[in-house]
Amino acid sequence: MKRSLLALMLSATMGALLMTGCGQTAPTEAAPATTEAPAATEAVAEEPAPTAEKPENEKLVVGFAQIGQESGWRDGETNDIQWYAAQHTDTIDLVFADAQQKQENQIKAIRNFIDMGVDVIAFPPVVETGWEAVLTECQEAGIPVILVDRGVDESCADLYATQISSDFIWEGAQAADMVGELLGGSGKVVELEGTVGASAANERKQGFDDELAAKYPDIEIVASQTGDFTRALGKEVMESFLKSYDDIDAVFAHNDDMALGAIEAIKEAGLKPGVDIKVVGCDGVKGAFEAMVAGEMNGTVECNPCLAAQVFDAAARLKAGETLDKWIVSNDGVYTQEDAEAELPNRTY
Ligand code: GYE
Repeated sequence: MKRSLLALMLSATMGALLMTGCGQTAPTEAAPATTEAPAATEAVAEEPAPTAEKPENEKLVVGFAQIGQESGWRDGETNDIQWYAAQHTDTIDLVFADAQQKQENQIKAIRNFIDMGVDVIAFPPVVETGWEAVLTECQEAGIPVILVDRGVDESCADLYATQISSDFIWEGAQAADMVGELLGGSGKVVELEGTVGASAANERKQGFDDELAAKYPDIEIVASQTGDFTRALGKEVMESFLKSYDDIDAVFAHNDDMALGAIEAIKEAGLKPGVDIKVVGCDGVKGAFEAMVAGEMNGTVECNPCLAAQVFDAAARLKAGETLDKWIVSNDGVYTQEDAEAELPNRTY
């Protein structure tokens, strides 16, 4: 039982050989295909949470408890983490779990990693709150934790080693400046928020709302509601906004997937996205660049998901006992329709 679980979890690394990471090309030699289901789901779905043994080697063993598959951005990050580990199997063992959007599954996966005695645990906290107990368990077990791409609330500040992520407040403010310019300083805006309680949603909202209020007093946010970072919900919420308000000038979506959903809703309502209603998103996924080239989206604030090299480097340093900066901030760009065509071929996620 124990061994089969471990085998199943490690098989995720094998599967990753078939995909590519950010900016990298696929290995030329085809890797042996695996027919096993991804570790993730099965590893966290079992009840009670099973334990497994730490592989007996000197490799860097990292447990990664992924949130799920809500967006193109998230898939890009997963591919990058798995691809990188697959390229470094001589030095890295990745134990990957997919929590299917549930905090309780992330917590279960983290407890499994503690039982296995992994060297380092990395995860993007789906929401900011509710991590004290499990992070304290990590600390008591002497396993350093890397927060990847999202943060936790202040009460847990001493319970993790470092956070590798973008500056969401900056991203929100950049989006506000784009909307402000697109609208010439006045108009009505709707906002599609990310997952309720996620730092990426809370802080993008804070950055966007504060910047608009400070610099564009004649722009009004008439409605703001969660679309859970998914394209389907982004579309659904935009449909209801369009029914409630007939004078929307722009939509800011906390990620590009929701922006792409909103574009569909705007078209179905007989309006021209990018023209009648300006559309600004966050992430910088390929689909957003295609929409910008098509004139249906006006801008996106990049959020880099290509964090694998930094995550594994940080993990190696932590294993070696080093202390790292508490926040390792990504360098992100801002893109508009003007840059879209030239930049599209460079997008890797
Ligand atoms: O923007 C969104 C994803 O946490 C930064 O999560 C990440 C966000 C990203 O689902 O698309």
